Amino acid sequence: MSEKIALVFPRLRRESNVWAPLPLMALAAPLQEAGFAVEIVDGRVINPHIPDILEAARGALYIGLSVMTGLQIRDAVAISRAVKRSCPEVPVVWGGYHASMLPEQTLAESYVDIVIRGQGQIPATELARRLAAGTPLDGIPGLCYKRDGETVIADYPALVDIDQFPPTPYDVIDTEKYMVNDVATRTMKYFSSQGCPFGCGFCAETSMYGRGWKGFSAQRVVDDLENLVKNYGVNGVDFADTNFFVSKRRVREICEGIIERGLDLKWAADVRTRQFIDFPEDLQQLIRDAGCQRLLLGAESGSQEALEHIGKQTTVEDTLKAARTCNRLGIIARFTTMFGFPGQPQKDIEATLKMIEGIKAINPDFEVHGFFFAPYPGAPMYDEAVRLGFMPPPHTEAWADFDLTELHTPWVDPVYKEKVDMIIDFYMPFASPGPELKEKMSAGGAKALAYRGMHELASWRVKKREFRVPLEWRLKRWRSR
Ligand code: B12
Ligand code: SF4
Repeated sequence: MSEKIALVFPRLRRESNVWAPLPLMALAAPLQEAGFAVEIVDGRVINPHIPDILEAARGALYIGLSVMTGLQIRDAVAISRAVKRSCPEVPVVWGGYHASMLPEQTLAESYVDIVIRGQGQIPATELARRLAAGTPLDGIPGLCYKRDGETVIADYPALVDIDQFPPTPYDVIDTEKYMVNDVATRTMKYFSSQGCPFGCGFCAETSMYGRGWKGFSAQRVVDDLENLVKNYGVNGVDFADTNFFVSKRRVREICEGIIERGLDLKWAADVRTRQFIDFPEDLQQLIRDAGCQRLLLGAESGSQEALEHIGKQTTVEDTLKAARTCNRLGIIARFTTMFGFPGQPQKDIEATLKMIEGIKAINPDFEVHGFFFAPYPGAPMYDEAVRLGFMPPPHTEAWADFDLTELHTPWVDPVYKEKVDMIIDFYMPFASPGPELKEKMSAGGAKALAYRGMHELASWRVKKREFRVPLEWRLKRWRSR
């Protein structure tokens, strides 16, 4: 029997609409090719999950956990401790963004033996080979570990061409558990590239992949999509790439391939505003014709000063132009914004509100989501945040409470946060309702009447910038508590 590797995706916050554990599937491809058996246990889709994880760990060469900064850490710690108690002989390996950024702090914990930084396919496979052969672990790219009481920290491995790996195996998971009703009724997550050549100040991508970018060939992407459609009944794909659109030629070939093969597929992806508006019109149209339903665009801020500060290399006008382009093409645009960058956060609220009004005037169905700047380890602005008084959590588990919906930066006070939550997440969506709210408003009955009343009130408040005595907001908060 071939030797086994157990790979685990720890739980997140909500376990509805669970996306396929792509990081682990990416690792499974070269591991299987090298002759190892791979068992993936996804803590999000089984309950209780620890017994299954321990069962998978027993007899494994190692157990690998994929860990993002934030709540996932809480479960990752619980799993790792349980493995250490039940199978102390099995090395516990952490990979993914969190451990990659903070290998020393992660390895200081007794429940983690090894950290693999950055792109994991090659080091994870080499680690399996060495453990199987019983040879020393030194020199594996990106592999950090404990040796004779010392911690050995390796640099990030160079980002390698991902076309060299076998196709991402979808048969290592129960795909039915990961069909999400999103852009289509059976939407599956899929990645076609890794890395991003940009270096936005709040984003850890720069450290992880050193501003490199590697993508599958267009031919391979279309083959993969065809496999998902024909063999798994997929009718929607959400691209997990941080930057799907880096190569114009590849995008064109993928879109042409989808059309030529007659794949009945709707899809969504992330794009930079400037990138998209700079595409020639025929390419923009081709993207739409090939099934693109929705684009996620990082607008980040309506303040040009803030955009400069975070090194976004775009303008507010780019955002509005991207909204107009999506509207012309019939693509739903979903924008993300961030508040509380160092500088003048108070002024940024008004500027971003104005930008959102501009977006909503183009198409009220376009969504705008608001987050708060959180200095993620590895992000270019992390050091600036520390200089300005941000106190990084002192140990691994403390990072579990770190995310984009809460305040972590001392230069922003809770009153500011409340104001943003109130305006951007409550009044603004009521003032410019999206399709879901519109449906609620047009249904009969007392509830619909209340929604319509809220819409009128919110429209007035936003137009007049009159947010004093926000009784409706307080009522909503009281009810949600
Ligand atoms: C899909 C996704 C999600 C999904 C969950 C993931 C899933 N598969 O179900 C959802 C929507 C739930 C999610 C949530 C969040 N996400 Co998210 N997400 C992504 C996204 C878009 C794709 C992940 C993916 O599948 N990539 C494809 C795979 C192949 O690449 P990979 O994940 O990098 O994996 C490689 C390496 O990391 C490494 N590796 C990974 N795991 C392991 C494990 C082992 C053992 C080893 C050896 C190696 C290894 O090897 C892999 C192959 O090369 C990424 C961006 C991106 N493109 O990666 C952001 C990203 C991972 N998310 C991010 C963030 C910030 C969040 C949120 C905090 C956002 C929020 N609004 O709150 C939450 C956090 C949730 C939490 N911690 O509780 C950041 C991570 C930053 C960080 N320091 O952790 C990213 C990088 C986006 C970004 N550029 O800022 N996310
Ligand atoms: S925010 Fe997006 S464009 Fe900017 S560096 Fe991160 S992945 Fe790249």
